[in-house]
Amino acid sequence: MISRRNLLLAAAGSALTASGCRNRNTALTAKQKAFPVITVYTPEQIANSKQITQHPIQFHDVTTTAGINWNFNNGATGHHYFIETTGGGVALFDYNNDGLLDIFVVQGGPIPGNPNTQPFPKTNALYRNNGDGTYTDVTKGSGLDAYTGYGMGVSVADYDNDGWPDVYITAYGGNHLFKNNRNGTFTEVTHVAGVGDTEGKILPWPLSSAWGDFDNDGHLDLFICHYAAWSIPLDKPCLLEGQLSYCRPQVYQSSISRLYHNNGDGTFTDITEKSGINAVPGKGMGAVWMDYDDDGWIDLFVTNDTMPNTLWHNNRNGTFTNMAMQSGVAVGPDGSPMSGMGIAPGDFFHNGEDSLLVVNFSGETKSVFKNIGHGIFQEDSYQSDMASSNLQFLGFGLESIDYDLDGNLDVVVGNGHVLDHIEVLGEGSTYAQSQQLFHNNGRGKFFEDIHSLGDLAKPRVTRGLAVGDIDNDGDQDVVMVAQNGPLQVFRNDGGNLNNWLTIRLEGVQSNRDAIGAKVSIDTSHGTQTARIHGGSSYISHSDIRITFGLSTVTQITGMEVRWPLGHTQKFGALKANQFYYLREGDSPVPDPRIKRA
Ligand SMILES: [Ca+2]
Ligand SMILES: [Ca+2]
Ligand SMILES: [Ca+2]
Ligand SMILES: [Ca+2]
Repeated sequence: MISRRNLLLAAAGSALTASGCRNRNTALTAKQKAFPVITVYTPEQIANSKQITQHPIQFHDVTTTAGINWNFNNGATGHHYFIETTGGGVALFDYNNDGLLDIFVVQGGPIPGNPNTQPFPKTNALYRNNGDGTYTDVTKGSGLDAYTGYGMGVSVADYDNDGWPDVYITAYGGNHLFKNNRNGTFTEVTHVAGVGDTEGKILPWPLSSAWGDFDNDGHLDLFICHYAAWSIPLDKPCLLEGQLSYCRPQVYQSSISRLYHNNGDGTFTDITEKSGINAVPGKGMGAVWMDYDDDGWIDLFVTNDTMPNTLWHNNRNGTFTNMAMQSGVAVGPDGSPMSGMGIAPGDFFHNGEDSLLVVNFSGETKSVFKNIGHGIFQEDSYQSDMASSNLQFLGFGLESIDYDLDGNLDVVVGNGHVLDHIEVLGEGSTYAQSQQLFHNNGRGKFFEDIHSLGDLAKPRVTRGLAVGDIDNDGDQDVVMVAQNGPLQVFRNDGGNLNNWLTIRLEGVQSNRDAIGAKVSIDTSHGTQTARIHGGSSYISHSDIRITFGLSTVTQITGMEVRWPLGHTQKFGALKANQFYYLREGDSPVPDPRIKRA
């Protein structure tokens, strides 16, 4: 059941009625005047904002100088098919193992079955990082230039443990797995692997996909969020102020997400039913594998649009139990289901546990689920001050990023409304919106940092968002994809005025990506803990290297690594401002892939 409050919020946000007879009212109420809706920051607001980071930071749009020119097209032809609203995934990963993060983006294109479709030549794109601030479009001939349907999202994992990252694309009607050939090209292996994801009774509308080794056999398994039951014949017309618009998600039926077990021989088995994952239908949007109860068995958190989130506790026997309600991550602060999308996991509260931040619909607070240990979370959005920020932004992409490297994990949010003419409501909300940074003060509070946004303040309709250090200067940068808009690269300038440490883990007995590993470092400022997660953000893949912000610290006195299969290693001193590489069973060494001037 959707609560009355949520319906009202949904109505306020989408204002969709079957009759479409809601009167246009552009006169602002007293309340709106007192609390004006802001979804785009003006230059004046930015100029008047305070610097809250220790050093000045700006995110600069370097897309053009990088030589990147690619737009996501959702295939809209004016009908407002519901499926048009969700695509635009991006991956930051090093496909050629040269130490430089490359970019892969998934194209939408014509909607299958739409009779009004126009020819559409653009494909997915793979951009190789040249290491000098520029990228080369290497899509053609890479194998990733194959037509992969009406694309939604992407995840990256070394599913065959050969040391080369492979690519999984989610698309309406069926997904695609591409194996890395270790020579700059990929071969589609979807059919052999058995991960086309077409087994369900309805045509699948998959969104985020996530990789994690749930049975600790050293091979990464695959979870895929399924959204709503939709097809062109099932599409329903909805109106906003008398104009055709997108419906609320409640208009469509929920669906069953899917789980595939990696058999370790290049094939997978669909265990959706056997694992119990089919017990709770949802409208899955975001997913992350993380061991929330720290028992050494990785669990799965899933956000659902307008429905309670699910938290699949790993029963250690191949089955899962949804513990979202008992654990405190199912709903918002007043007990209502939210419209969960992107997910940022991490130790935001310095208690050694993985907490969760989630972005929801406009009018809903961003969720802060503080992990207080023993598998219990506390809904902390008010306590952490996150709820006091402007609620009218609509977030999709979300990622953990210590953008000022002060040792406190922050988040970046990719915003953009669903309704492409929300402006007709005259309430101040806009389709294209500014992005947001939330700065963690290290004492449990998040403050919106408008000052550091730079080009992130410019309005866009963001969907996919990924984080990683594209220029290997120590600070993490951001890439985003917009609806019917560009792939953009935002370079973090000033973040590395603080010290940092980045470490790349490689599993041997454990899965080679080391998803599920836990790393703790000791410095004069205390202990910091980070884990490698499978998934996060929304339909996107961020770099899986771990970066620790060190503020003014120059020396790490010790490091402990718990590998996914449970074995723990302890190490002595490490230097700040270095890229380390650690192979399971060995000692950390400077990352041989990183060439720095
Ligand atoms: Ca590379
Ligand atoms: Ca667990
Ligand atoms: Ca920080
Ligand atoms: Ca950087």
